[in-house]
Amino acid sequence: MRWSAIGLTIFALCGMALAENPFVSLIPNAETVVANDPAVANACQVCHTSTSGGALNAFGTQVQAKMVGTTLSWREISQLDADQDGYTNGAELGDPSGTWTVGQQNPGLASAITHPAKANSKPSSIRDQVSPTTWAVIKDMFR
Ligand code: HEC
Ligand SMILES: [Ca+2]
Repeated sequence: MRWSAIGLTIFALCGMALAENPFVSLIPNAETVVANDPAVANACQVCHTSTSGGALNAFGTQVQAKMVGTTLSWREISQLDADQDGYTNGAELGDPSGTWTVGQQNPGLASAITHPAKANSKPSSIRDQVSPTTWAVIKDMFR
């Protein structure tokens, strides 16, 4: 009984945390950017210049332009290059082809995820953008 009450409380708190970040779930790997970039304190900074919202960065501005109500065409956003570093937003966030949809697991290789609004944050090579499972699929094709 006690444990189920604790479980329910944790469940409710997790639900609240997710519910207050509606924008964060519109793109893949927002939390991965936070994990990979020491200068990024929370997921809001993937689109905003501050940790609490407000002004949008270059990526956030592209997101804003592609919002229709509360939904976003990730496929369209993925093909743009907000920071003009030569890597599309999709390539930086682990989904170059833009096939990810809201609610799916994060695509790509976590360690290769970079910030779509920072020109000095970009994948170091095309190899880094391909996940180990994709390499296995490619190898299989030549067996
Ligand atoms: C995927 C990009 C993205 C992320 C991540 C994001 N936002 Fe936003 N946010 C936007 C956009 C785009 C707008 C402007 C929406 C509009 O113009 O209707 C916005 C608007 C806002 C606003 C103004 C609200 C309003 O109705 O004018 C606040 C406050 C805000 N965001 C806070 C946050 C906070 C806090 C976080 C982190 C928990 C966050 N945002 C994460 C893209 C994002
Ligand atoms: Ca880029």
